[in-house]
Amino acid sequence: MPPQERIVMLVDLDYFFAQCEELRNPSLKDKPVVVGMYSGRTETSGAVSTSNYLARKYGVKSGIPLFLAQKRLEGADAVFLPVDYDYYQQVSDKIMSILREYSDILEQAGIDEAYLDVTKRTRGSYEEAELLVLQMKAAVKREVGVTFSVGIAPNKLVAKIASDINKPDGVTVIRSEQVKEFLSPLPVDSLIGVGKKTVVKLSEMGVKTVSDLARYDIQRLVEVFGKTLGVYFHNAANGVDNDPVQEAAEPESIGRMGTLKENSCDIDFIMQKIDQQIDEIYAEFQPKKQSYRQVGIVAIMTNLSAKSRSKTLEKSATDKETIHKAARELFEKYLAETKQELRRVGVRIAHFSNEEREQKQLTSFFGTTQ
Ligand code: DCP
Ligand code: CA
Ligand code: CA
Repeated sequence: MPPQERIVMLVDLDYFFAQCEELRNPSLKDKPVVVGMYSGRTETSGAVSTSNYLARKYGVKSGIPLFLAQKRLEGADAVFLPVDYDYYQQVSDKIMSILREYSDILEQAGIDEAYLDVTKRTRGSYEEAELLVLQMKAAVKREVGVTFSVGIAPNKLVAKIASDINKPDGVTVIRSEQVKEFLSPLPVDSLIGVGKKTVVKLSEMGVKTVSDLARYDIQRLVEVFGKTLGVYFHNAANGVDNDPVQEAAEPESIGRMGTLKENSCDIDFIMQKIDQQIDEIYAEFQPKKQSYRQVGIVAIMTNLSAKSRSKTLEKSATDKETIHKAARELFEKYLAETKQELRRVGVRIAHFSNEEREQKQLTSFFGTTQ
């Protein structure tokens, strides 16, 4: 018996970081908005994280240098803002929890995208799936105020490519009988895992489009790229992808709490306690061979009210010093705001990922040909 046809969606939030900035400051909406990752070397060194669609009309897009973006937007009344991950993460979390209510299974695939398996609740009907998307869009618009684009297809591979077709605020449906026709004319690098080097190699073999690749002798692909990759390319080009949508494991964190020897608002005294806790946290964390992305603190006042603060790092980290620095920064800011003595304090790290391991897996899968 053939496996049941699935209905899989990829939801991708539109111009995400820039849309978040418009959300908290609606007056930005009719201006070009650029969100930049400022490296700090000079005032304009760094790269564009993303930009709104107005700025994209001037040729400003993710990855280009900030000075170039400035040049292209000269005289256009553009607004440049630094990335604020914590805020984008909060917006993202809220949206993901809404989307989860509309799916059988949700697999988050980044800060601004998620795969949804909706086979059961739509009883395998694409019409139902489209209606579901309208409901999702309305709910997210109403409760958060953000738009997104969706690809609906029989698998993740096709849903992801489809989500890029109608942007912003679009929906693209590719039913299984349309998959071949949809993929055929696309360039081979539309397929996940086909990087620059592969494109060159395939081009030398006379393979430019997905349909060229789909028709290419699989034995020959295996000879050139090895078994795993050769078979993967063949299947992908034919729109075959059986990768299930899987809920990620519960996000973990490692933390410690403790009482100060005496109530205090002295940062150095507080950090003595925190550094002991960081030593313990790090001893527990290090053997996992993972990286962390978030550092949080907890402060309990003398009246026993508790407050927590957290910081999402620009890049995942694996070292102890980064925990110390982030925790110190959070406490300094907190103490400056509240000017109250603390009784108990705590620190934690979270948002773990197996970066090293994942990278290795990807390298062994795609790496030699990229
Ligand atoms: N991002 C980044 N640097 C990049 C690419 C992306 O910092 N080179 C960040 C900013 C984006 C977010 O990731 O807002 C999501 O990336 P997408 O590729 O989904 O792009 P956008 O959401 O910005 O735009 P689109 O509307 O095309 O999806
Ligand atoms: Ca996006
Ligand atoms: Ca995305």
